[in-house]
Amino acid sequence: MQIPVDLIDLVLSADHVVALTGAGVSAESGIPTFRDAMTGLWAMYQAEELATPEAFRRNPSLVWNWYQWRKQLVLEKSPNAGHVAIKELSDIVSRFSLITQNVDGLHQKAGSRNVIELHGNIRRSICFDNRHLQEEAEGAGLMDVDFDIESNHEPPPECPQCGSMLRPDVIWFGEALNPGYLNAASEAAMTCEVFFSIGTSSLVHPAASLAEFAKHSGARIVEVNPNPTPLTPIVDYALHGAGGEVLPELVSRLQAANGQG
Ligand code: BV8
Repeated sequence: MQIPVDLIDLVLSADHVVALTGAGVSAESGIPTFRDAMTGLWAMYQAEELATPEAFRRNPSLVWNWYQWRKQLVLEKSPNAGHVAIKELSDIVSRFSLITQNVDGLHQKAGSRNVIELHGNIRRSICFDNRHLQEEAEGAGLMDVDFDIESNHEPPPECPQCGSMLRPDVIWFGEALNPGYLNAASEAAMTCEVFFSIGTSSLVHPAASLAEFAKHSGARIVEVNPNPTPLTPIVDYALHGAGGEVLPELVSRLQAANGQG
């Protein structure tokens, strides 16, 4: 992948760099993206149909077990070269803000700090009625390998504080984002010189509008994605490739230009 020289200069001279990541960053860790055909047990469902409060009210066992299945997958996966490169990028630039739509916690496992998790984190559970955060040991809730949704109609556990059903601590479609996180993400987008949009289809709002905020505030937009997205027509640099390949190349070029590495 050829990284434009002027992009290297732009990143190194920026006071504030922002990265917004989506499910594509975790694809190389073996976690299916939202757009991928749902695999295995879930081929018959659309993610958007299950990731809603209505779906949970209608069939709490199905939705709870879908998330327990996804959580097990996430707990078994590790960060890939793209996550590591994003952490290294944060060590090179003056100020760095990482905003993610992902709920897998892999940026934190790669060493990134102060991650703005716009859509929550599947590793945490809360209760449906009062959002009481549940304390869980790492790896709690792991099911045995031959988990079978067809026979597993276990209802969600109940909150020890109020008795309401547990749910994953994620933002479902139709639910408002945490205003603190959304404000922090918007402020970052409007005060940066370079905005990276990495591994996202730029379809889910309000996250998808952050790149436009950045553009209107004068930032240069860099998209890292093997495929075009609705954002592609307005980006300044379209790096067509996998995050796990493009980002390490970008970081090594930055380190060389910065006399590091
Ligand atoms: C809200 C947590 C209001 C759950 C998720 C404005 C316009 C249009 C629609 C709306 C709008 N405003 C609101 C909506 C409705 C809705 C929405 O956006 N719908 C979409 C489908 C049109 N938004 C909402 O409902 C949001 N809520 O606005 O509330 C409100 C206000 C007040 C009071 C009440 C309500 C909430 C949205 C959050 C939903 N939750 N996740 C869970 O995970 O189960 S979103 C979910 O999709 C994931 O977080 C995921 O990250 C996210 C977005 O998908 P991507 O990350 O982009 O992943 P995707 O699979 O789509 O694409 C992967 C990309 O990676 C591809 O481009 C691919 O080419 C690329 N790729 C593949 N491999 C690689 C790669 N890239 C790099 N390297 C690779 N190797």
